[in-house]
Amino acid sequence: MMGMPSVLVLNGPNLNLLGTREPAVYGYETLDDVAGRCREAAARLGLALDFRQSNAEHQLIDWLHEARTQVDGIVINPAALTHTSVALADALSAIAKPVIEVHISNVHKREAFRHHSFVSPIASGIIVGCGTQGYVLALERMAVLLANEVVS
Ligand code: CA2
Repeated sequence: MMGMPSVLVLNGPNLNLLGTREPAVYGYETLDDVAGRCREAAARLGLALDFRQSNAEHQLIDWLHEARTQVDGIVINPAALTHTSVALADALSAIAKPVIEVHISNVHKREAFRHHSFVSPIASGIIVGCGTQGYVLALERMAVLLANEVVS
């Protein structure tokens, strides 16, 4: 694609509650704060950013279908759908663009049901347990992948 590479940052169910509960696990930042951090990072890295959240699996899937032709890379925190959704994983598999999976918490230190991800086998990279900084790290990695035209 011409111009600045574009990245879609997608957030799954309940991440709109960030900063309102469970600060010991997820920190004090709101999702708006995270969007702001991502906007700053994207500007610094020369990426065009689209930051979205939905509580609806079908909405996330529809956005991923649009992303097949509209964006160059995807950063996704699928939230609980990470551990449950074959449909979301199938939608991600249909995109021939780099995907980076982000989790704010260290899912491997938590309940066993959070240890499995349907998304990880599809991801170019995974950032786990780095707090909301994980989104910035993912964008930094995405900038490198897109500069080198790495697909997966
Ligand atoms: O650590 C992550 O980023 C998770 O993707 C967050 C999900 C969880 O289901 C995954 O296992 C790990 C939960 C997102 C909901 O976040 C909330 C934040 C504050 C208050 C309530 C929920």
